[in-house]
Amino acid sequence: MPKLILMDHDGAIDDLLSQLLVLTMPDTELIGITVTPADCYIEPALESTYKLLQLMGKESVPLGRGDYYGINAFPNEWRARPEIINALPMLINLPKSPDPYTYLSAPDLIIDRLSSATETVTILMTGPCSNLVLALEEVPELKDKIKEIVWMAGAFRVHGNVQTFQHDGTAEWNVFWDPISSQKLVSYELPLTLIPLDVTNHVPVTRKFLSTLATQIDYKLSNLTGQLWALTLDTIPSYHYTYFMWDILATSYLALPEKFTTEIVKANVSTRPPNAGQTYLDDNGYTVKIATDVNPAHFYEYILTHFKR
Ligand code: AGV
Ligand code: CA
Repeated sequence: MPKLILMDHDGAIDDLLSQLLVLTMPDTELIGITVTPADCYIEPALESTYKLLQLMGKESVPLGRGDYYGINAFPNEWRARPEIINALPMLINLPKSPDPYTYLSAPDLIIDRLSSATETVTILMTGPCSNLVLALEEVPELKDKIKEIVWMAGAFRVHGNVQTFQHDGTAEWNVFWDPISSQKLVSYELPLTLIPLDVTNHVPVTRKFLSTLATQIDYKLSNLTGQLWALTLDTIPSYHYTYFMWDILATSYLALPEKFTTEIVKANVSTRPPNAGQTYLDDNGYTVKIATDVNPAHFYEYILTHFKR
């Protein structure tokens, strides 16, 4: 039996790269994708999502439209990127995607996919967790259908990546977008594995990686992913603008869990300024698994080999 995966992403470049990674993993069946309007605008992001499905001959995977908007919006320059993606040479001429307003809402799709699954499901989240929390609040017994949740989120023993007003910089963006839902998710004590900045900080998108990827562009996916990654290097490389392999690393955890160092901790999430969205260790908190380290060479090699197709 293939491993069943339900993915929720938020339309950023590494979210779409993660979708490609999941779509090409062996022994894995993607049973649905929901999109959160966080690091994207929803319509172009659903279009990119659908186009990548078409490219891989998987347009039968159902999509769900996130209609819930979190508490702390992402910067608009980041959200606008999927428009560029839809114009890339390998995507621009693909058949038009369906009207996004014909899709089920994201929580409804999550409910549908979990209820009809015959095995337990692994949920991969590469954006905020609001859609999942909305679904579980509506049908709490669906928690039993979840095998594991893998979520790119949080920052425990390192600085966060949120830099804005009324904030002390301790939070990671996916948690900060909706601190209330994040706190709820952690409090459920489901089998939850976080891939936080503590580990993603080890894997920036480097020119060396892109240069190696470029030597294999005769492979369709090396060509397309090379173009997508190139779009992430549009800013001056200071920490706050360095693009990391955030979501790709979380996604590769599905295939390479043994390459990660993990730790079971007690933790909680702040829901108020000045540290709203901070994930912090707390003896009186809730049990979660966090990844703390990975071998970067193994990871980059896995990605380079994987996209030779
Ligand atoms: O905090 C990391 C999350 C990941 O899910 N996102 C980007 C990844 O998709 C937010 C984010 C932090 N810094 C960013 C982000 C940046 N410089 N550009 C775009 N998004
Ligand atoms: Ca993301």
